[in-house]
Amino acid sequence: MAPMKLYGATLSWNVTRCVVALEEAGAEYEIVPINFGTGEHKSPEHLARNPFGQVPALQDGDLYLWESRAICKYVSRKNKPELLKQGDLKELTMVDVWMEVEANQYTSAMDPILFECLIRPMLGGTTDQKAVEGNLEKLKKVLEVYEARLTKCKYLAGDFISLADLNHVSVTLCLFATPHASVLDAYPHVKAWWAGLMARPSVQKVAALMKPSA
Ligand code: GS8
Repeated sequence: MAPMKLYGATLSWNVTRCVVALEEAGAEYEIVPINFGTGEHKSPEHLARNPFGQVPALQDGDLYLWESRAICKYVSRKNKPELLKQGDLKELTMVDVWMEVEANQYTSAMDPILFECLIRPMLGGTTDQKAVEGNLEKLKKVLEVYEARLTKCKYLAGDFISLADLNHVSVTLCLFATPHASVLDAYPHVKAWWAGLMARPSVQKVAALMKPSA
């Protein structure tokens, strides 16, 4: 079967979230860059892949998917279902809980920080420091909950790695490209969890991909 195609630039943490899942699942895939500069994401070809005109989009045969977390789940279900713990109601529900936490707590605080520090200057604008400070405070409150959780178990959903952990990777890698990575220093269990994730070959590969020189 032809490799899956992931559409979007690896500058986007929504795209690299999917790359982590593809790598971790050992899936065959290729990345097809989409040029925002020329408005390719709003072209009829791309709207057929993602009707919202956004990246990422995934093509697997005649199946087209969008929404990064749905793509990550699809890839895991297809190639490495143990990342979702589908066989155990309690475990799979904890995976669901922490996937929601990633999207609605962690990344919702992280998104404006990354946008202001990494994307706004690329667009010729100036970082809104007030927005960054406000969201760093939000993030610290979220990290307190993570610290307490990771004091009790090795990974977020339990003592097993899951997609819930892996979905955090792309934004956390981006945090290290901002001046604010030291926000993690006050949370030793979070730092140990992150070090464990960083040691994974899938994460190393994505980290290398995200370096502009790669
Ligand atoms: C968000 C996709 C998104 O915002 C997901 O896939 O998780 N909830 C979706 N994509 C941005 C790129 S930044 O990562 C995008 O395509 N923006 C262009 C636009 O909205 O026109």
